[in-house]
Amino acid sequence: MSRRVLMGAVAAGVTMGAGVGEAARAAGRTGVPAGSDAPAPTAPHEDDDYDGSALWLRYVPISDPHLLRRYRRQVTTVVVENADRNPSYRHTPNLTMAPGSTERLMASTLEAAREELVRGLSGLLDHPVRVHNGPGRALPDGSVVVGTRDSSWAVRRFVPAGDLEAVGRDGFVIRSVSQGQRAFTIIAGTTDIGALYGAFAFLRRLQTHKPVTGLDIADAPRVANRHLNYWDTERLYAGNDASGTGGLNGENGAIFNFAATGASASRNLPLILDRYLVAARAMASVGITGITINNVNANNAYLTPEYIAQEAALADALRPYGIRLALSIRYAAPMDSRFAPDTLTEEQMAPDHPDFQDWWARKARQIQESVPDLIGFTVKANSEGQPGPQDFGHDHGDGANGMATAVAPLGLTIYWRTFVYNPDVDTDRLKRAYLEFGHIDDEPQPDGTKGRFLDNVFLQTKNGPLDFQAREPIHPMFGRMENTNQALELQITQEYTGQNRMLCFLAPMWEEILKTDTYATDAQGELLEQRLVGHVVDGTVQNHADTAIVGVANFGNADNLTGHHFSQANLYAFGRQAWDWTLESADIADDWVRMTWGNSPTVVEAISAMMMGSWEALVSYQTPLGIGHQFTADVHYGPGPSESHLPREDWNPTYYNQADSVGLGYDRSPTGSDLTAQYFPALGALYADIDTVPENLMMWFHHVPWDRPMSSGRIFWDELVHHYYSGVRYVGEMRRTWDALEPEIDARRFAEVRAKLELHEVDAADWRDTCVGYWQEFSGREIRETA
Ligand code: GCW
Repeated sequence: MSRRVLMGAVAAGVTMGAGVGEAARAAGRTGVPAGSDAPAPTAPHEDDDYDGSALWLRYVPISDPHLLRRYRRQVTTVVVENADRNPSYRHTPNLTMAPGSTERLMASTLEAAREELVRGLSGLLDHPVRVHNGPGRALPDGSVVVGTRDSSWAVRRFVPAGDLEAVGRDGFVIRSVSQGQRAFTIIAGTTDIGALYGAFAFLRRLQTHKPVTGLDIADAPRVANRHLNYWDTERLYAGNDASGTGGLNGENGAIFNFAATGASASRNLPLILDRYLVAARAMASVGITGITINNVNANNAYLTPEYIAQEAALADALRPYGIRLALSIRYAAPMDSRFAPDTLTEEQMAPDHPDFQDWWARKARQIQESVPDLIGFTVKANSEGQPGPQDFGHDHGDGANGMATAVAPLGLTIYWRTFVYNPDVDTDRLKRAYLEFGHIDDEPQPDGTKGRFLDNVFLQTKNGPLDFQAREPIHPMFGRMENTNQALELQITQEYTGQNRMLCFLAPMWEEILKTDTYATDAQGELLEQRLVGHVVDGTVQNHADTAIVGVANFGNADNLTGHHFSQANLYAFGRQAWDWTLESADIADDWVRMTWGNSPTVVEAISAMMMGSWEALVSYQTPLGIGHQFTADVHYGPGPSESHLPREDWNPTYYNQADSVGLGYDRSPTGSDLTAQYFPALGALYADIDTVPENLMMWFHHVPWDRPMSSGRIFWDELVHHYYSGVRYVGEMRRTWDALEPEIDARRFAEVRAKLELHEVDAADWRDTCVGYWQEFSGREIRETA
């Protein structure tokens, strides 16, 4: 694959068409009329009814006959000794799969590793692989050994302890070894989980047609806690819905059934459904370590014995894959009468009150009795109607610490969200979180240290200061909370990025965020050497005790589990970037395409190129050049730039666009709200000056005059219009590229993506026309660009 094509698609920005056009021409090399609206006639594929339900773990036979022969010689036997030695804890007696399931519950992590290799290799090599549980010292030629130094003599023999220490708890080593005429592969972890991750990494090599000999790989995650948050009742774009994503058994909504009714009533937990295990395998394949299973707008039902029993069953099923559960809690749960007589009065709700802390310690213990490896609690407090410590006269520091003190002896962690925006704090919504949290981080403590938040607290902060918009500047808190553990929260589910209708690959956005320079300084004001957002998140800059990255996930019960087939890529990419934020999104796209759509160069090149420019295109036709939130209320899908009727001023698009006859955008420079002062000085200065702010963030910080000259040579108005038009054109090119791929793609998935791209193009044009039409009322200028 040519990197040049991909980078062309990204770097071109407003002239994105180039990348996809080239890919379409690549498709044309196979005789497909690229760029033609009329799909070529196609031969049927064996798997024309495939629904996408295996995600990227489909393991179809290697299509290249030479490679298949080579792999079959090199990989013959899966060897996992002592797979039953560390059985995974199971709380639920008779944990069972739903009738008719095809997945199987695993008893241990090494069993999961073995079964994945057997499934994967048998599928990829298109014949059954041999399995040995303990072949003694005579490893057959082509053995793939998986284990730890505890479980496996071969690991002990070939992987020194020091090599495993170097990759830590979750890392792994993959090593090719020869002995006389025989050659084999050793996949080793310090822990069983590390070994499982290594098994997935090895499978990925075959899935992406990479060599499986001559290997000497050592890989370890940069961030310790790699979590999903799952908003079980909101922003679900992957359940059954009117746009026809399909769905399992007539169910509706969330991936995990806790209180499902109707057709799903008989399929509630503790029954385990296939999709939970597919999700678990997919999460483990990219190294996800935990999932907060319920919405941050939390329902206290999750703290009741009935739900705890269900949580225990889910935890049992996921545990062999290294996935632990956390719960979102409602801060005022102790006042809920459903827990009577164990409830607290307002006075007892003070976060430092022993009764408050006892209540949470008791509740946590009760859950831990059934879910011993519970991670802890995620808390949305004093935000969007959720209660919090401020309701009881205390600040976020007191609230978070009150809970953290209660659960610290149980080894639990509090993920305290910073998504707060009390209008009394400042007129600019984007400034409010830092104003509420920053001073707590700076506060001198009696023991001479700084910062009030306890060590078992993470402040969980969205990437930008507003709310998961398609492009935001980084949140000013990254790097500025030197004394507090910080978790970065990204949104995988595409609330503001096209939901399950638009093809938008988010890895380039996350890469941009993670690689943004914070310009962090040390106590003397000297620029630190390593100071990208990724360095803050992985703890290298400020020596935080613990590190975490969180993605609000997009699982649902559509047949393909994410609604849009291409939304699977976002889940995949999040996991890979959470493991190693230095990866390049183009490489992640390449891997995912190969694992999901096949290794044909035409397919890989064309789809990767589509994906790599898709986010920039969406930004262009939705919110170009840093214009903030312009969505219709609540739905967060279509355009509503003129909306100004919402009860909160800062929910209205007009609050963000500030459109007038002078120009467009919100002045957050020192002459405006001065958000720029919240950043480290060098970054603040860059943003504060309209001549140095990156153009793609310009309207986040400046009210830009319609006739301002831009770097392209166009005036701002023309540049703006150009973005809207080129963004929509890119979607058209994606649709044509996809059409040209018809001969290469199985029928059902082809048709489903095609249908989505048609909608996508119409909806993108709606964004363009609505916004450009509205801005024109203020600019009074001509629209010179045509579709
Ligand atoms: O983006 C907004 C969403 C809410 C969400 C909130 C949050 C779960 O519209 O649905 O609440 O963010 O992050 O708390």
